Amino acid sequence: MNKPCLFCEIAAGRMEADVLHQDDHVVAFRDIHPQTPTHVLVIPRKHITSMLDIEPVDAELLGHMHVTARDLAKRLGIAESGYRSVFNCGRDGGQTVWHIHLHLLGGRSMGWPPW
Ligand code: IU
Repeated sequence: MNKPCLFCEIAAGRMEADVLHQDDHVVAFRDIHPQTPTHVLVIPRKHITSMLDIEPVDAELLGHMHVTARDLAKRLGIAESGYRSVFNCGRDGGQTVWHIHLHLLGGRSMGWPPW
């Protein structure tokens, strides 16, 4: 039997996570290995394996993920100083979990480019 998708399990409430927001379309929870003082993942309830697989029909959902990240940035107090939101895609992009997720990172100054 195939292993269930971890982020689908979190979205369904079958796996524990520090959930900060959920609605009909997305769930946001704290990353278990935070890279910045604030590090939240925004995921769609819909299983999409990678950003390579998004379709035109997903445009509104992806917009909603960004609006959710912006609202959380305000709520968590990182909006004014600035934050980063990023999708990692594929091996060279650093993707390790195969259910798309928007990283919301903030709480300290970040460098550019990423290594
Ligand atoms: P990536 O862009 O696919 O590398 O990001 C995956 C993230 O998911 C990474 O930051 C992990 O720390 C995070 N994560 C999590 O929050 N909870 C989990 O159970 C697992 C990974 I596995």
